[in-house]
Amino acid sequence: MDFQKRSNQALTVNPNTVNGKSVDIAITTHGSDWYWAVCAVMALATFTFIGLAIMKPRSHRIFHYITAAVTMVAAIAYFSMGSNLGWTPIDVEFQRSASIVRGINREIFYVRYIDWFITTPLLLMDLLLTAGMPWPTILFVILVDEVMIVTGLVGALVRSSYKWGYFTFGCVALLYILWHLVWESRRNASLIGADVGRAFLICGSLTTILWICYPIAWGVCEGGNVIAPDSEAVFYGVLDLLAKPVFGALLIWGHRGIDPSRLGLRIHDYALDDAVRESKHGAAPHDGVTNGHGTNGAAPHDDVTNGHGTNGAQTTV
Ligand code: RET
Repeated sequence: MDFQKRSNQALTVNPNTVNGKSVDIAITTHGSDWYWAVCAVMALATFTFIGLAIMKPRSHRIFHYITAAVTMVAAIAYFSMGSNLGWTPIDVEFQRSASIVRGINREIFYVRYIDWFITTPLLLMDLLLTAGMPWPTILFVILVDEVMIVTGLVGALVRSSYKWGYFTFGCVALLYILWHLVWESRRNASLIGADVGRAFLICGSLTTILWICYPIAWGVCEGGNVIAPDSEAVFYGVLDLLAKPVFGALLIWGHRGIDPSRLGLRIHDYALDDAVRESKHGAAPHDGVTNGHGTNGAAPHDDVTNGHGTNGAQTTV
């Protein structure tokens, strides 16, 4: 087979012109190759997380599914960027003389923000559900997170210095989220138990360190036009690999001995419900003590509740 045909053709098929406007500062084939490599890792991680999920009972898969959804969306975003798609040319605020960042406009990958808009709330759900936070708190932290991502996107699309206004809003939102992670949620997680506290501490600390790096990347890429789009690909790519597949693997590992019911998650699987199965087969001898699936064995329960739910020691959502 012709070697030339097998090389990366993305920039030839999808060139640096959109809607009749071309871009000066854009990725090269190296950047595209890197995006493809990250896409492959995200896809592999997705299949791995789904594979690990199906080895668990359905009522114990929530963190596998959330994490697999994160890497699945990321794989598609990286497919777009590897294909040199999902971007628009934006005039730079700072015109630089270095050849790799010289020009009037820069390739801004808006698809990155679509990815983050979907995946960062899922990552926060992973963490805040682990910490057993009440659902109104989770909802509000996610809302603040959406503000952070949207202000980052709008700032990246603005050509004037006003982009830094949006950036500032985003940073304030990030501070609120991080305060939650390092203080409120961490404290809640350790109240549930040492194992939950440890799982949260590892994943929450990793998230805190990584998330602080994103605005730095934004500052030198979309904001300040300091580093080239290929370097931008590596900067965001390494962060995303750590924040999604590595984070996900640690989180799923941390949850290996934790029953979701201990986190206040009431997850019921009717297929495993003794009362349902027995009534389907005619006889219904039901002693009121069974149906304890989903519990850690310590939950007080009566004849009607099926026992999944609390162990008396944690908050419920
Ligand atoms: C922006 C710019 C505006 C200010 C701030 C930002 C932070 C972004 C973060 C993104 C996290 C993304 C993750 C992706 C997962 O793969 C939007 C860059 C503060 C924290 C974790």
